[in-house]
Amino acid sequence: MYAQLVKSSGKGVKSLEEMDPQERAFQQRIDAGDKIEPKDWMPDGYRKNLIRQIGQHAHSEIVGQLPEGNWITRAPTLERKAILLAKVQDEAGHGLYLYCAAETLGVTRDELFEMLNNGKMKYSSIFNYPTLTWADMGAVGWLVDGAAIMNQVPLQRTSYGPYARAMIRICKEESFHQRQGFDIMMKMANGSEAQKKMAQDALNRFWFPSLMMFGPSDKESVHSAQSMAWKIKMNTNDELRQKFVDQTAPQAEYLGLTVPDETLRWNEEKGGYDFAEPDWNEFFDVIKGNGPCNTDRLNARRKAWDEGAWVREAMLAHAEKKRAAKLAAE
Ligand code: FAQ
Repeated sequence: MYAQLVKSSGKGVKSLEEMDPQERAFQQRIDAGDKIEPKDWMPDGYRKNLIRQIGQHAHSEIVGQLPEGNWITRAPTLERKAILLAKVQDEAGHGLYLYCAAETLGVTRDELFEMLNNGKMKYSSIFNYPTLTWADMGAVGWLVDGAAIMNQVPLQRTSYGPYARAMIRICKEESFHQRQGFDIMMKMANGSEAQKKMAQDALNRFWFPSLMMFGPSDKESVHSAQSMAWKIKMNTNDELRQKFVDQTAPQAEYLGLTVPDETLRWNEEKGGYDFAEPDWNEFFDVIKGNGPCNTDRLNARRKAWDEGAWVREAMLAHAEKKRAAKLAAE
């Protein structure tokens, strides 16, 4: 795969012969399946790319709490409320594991938050869409967490040790998230006519944005070739999108719902579904900041940051006091 990418990428992936000895030794460790740990030597580009991907992933988990948090007070039963609360709390935990993994690369959490708040770093496009009905909680769990798992299971084998280990913990919880979403969809799809309509409407709105989660097509992807050579990514965007459609289309059929894509068809020859591409203009517009909820999401994060200032100051003052007391006792 590495040799193939070097040949076909044209996007600056060096061959082993072109690398200096230190880079070559590093690449050979990666090719051999070694894990890279924080104190190991690594190329600047590897460090930078990891900070970008892990940081954006962490931000996605944190911003991703907002669309579901919107429904905690309106969950239809106590049980559903408890489940949704637990799920949203899990996402906060995922963000924290990932920020810790990013910090091992030499960036501080404050710097990461600053880059989220000033728009220099991205978070997943999907969280810029609104959650309009309870059925959207089903669609988010089923499709959004389903897409997240498809992407994250291979990342458990990623080359950077702290990232791979964070992904193992995260994937355990994401499976429960996907199941709870599918369970909501089952109830709605088998409920009253009005409930079934809500479930179909949620699928209609979330289908294409979920396909966009995997990133632009391989032809447009900027980072894939180098990230795959470094095993920061284990699959291309299009490979994962195809796997997601192959897994999800039969689930929609089982629910008695219709995927909003008239071209969706099983292709015996390729052993997978043919399907329509999302509207890539919409995708690029959303990641530029022009999605339906970008402004609300960023305002919510900035407000939380400002309102949490006194907590951060108190924690730092407490840590400083403890440090001074320890020094005085020595
Ligand atoms: N949204 O060159 P590529 C979750 C950007 S799961 C926004 O192909 P790459 C769980 C990309 O950053 C969701 N931006 O990029 C949950 C780059 O721009 P840059 C998060 C996107 O990195 C569920 C440009 O486009 N999962 O949150 C998106 O090789 C429910 C060119 O693209 C992860 O982050 C997008 N969808 O591939 C939480 C997984 N796609 O940075 C709550 C780890 C692309 O140069 C509730 N990340 N861009 O300015 C990855 O696997 C990769 O980063 C990809 C993108 C596959 C997302």
